[in-house]
Amino acid sequence: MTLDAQTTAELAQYLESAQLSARPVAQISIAHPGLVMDDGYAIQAEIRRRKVLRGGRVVGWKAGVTSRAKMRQVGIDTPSYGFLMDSFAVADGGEIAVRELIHPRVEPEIAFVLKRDLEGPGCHVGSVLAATDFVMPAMEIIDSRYENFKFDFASVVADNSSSARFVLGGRCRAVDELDLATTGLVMSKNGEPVAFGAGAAVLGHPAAAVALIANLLARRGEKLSASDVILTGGVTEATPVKAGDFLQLRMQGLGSVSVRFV
Ligand code: OOG
Ligand code: MG
Repeated sequence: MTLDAQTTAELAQYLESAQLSARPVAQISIAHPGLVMDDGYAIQAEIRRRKVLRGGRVVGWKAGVTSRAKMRQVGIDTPSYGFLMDSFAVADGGEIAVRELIHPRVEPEIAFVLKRDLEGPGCHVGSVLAATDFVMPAMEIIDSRYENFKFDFASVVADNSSSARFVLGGRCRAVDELDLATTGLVMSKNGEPVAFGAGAAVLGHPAAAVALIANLLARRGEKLSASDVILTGGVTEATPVKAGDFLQLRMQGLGSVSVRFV
C-alpha cells in the first residue's frame, strides 16, 4: 500500500462521482504515479463500502481481463476482480439508458452462481465446480470512468474493473451437464454477429476465473458467498454500443440473453 486512508477515501469519492454523474475523469495514476495493486483494491473496497452504506446490496463479483482478446484490447495482462451491486442488474430483454453511462461496451460472459461459500487461498477449478449451483449466459456492460477508456492496472482495479451493468438470462444448467471449455457462443449487434468464442478463452476454463477471484479476495480476508453471481470475464473483446443498439448473446446449450440500449 502506498496510500493513506484519507487519500484512499478521496479517490473512491472521485471515481464514484464520475460513475454517478456519467462524466469521465483523468486516470488516478497521473496524480498518484506510484499506485500498486493493493491501493487499487483498497479504493475499490471503499467505493463498495459507500454503496452498501447507502443501502445497496452486493450480489456478486466479476473477473476482469481473463482472455487474450481482452488483454490485447486494453493492454493489460493481469486479471482482476470487481464487485456487482443489485443496482447493476438489468433484466433479460430489458433496456439500458446510455445517458447514464459514459462510453459503454458489451462483453459476452459465462456466469456462475454458487451454492456454497468459497474461500481462498488455494481455490482451483475443482473446488469451484463443487461449489457451483448452476451457470448461465451473461452480458456485462463495462464503462470505464476514465477518459478515452484508457487506464493502467491499479487505476482500473480502483475503478471497480469498469463494472457498470450486467444482464443474466437464458437457461440455468448444472456444470456436470456441460463442457464449459468447449461451450461456444455468438454475440450479435442489431442482428450482425460481432463476437464468437468458446469458454476455454477464459483462462483455459471459466471456473479458473472464479478461483482467481476467491484467491484474490482472501488477500483482504474476504470470500465468495453462497448465491453470489460471478461473471468470469469477457470471452472476446468488448463491443462499443450506442442508443438504438440491440445486443443478443447465444450460448451453446444455454439459450440466449438480450438487451436494448436506449
Ligand atoms: C476492464 C474490465 C474487463 C472483462 O470481462 O474482461 C472486464 C476493462 O476492460 O475496462 O470486465
Ligand atoms: Mg467483464
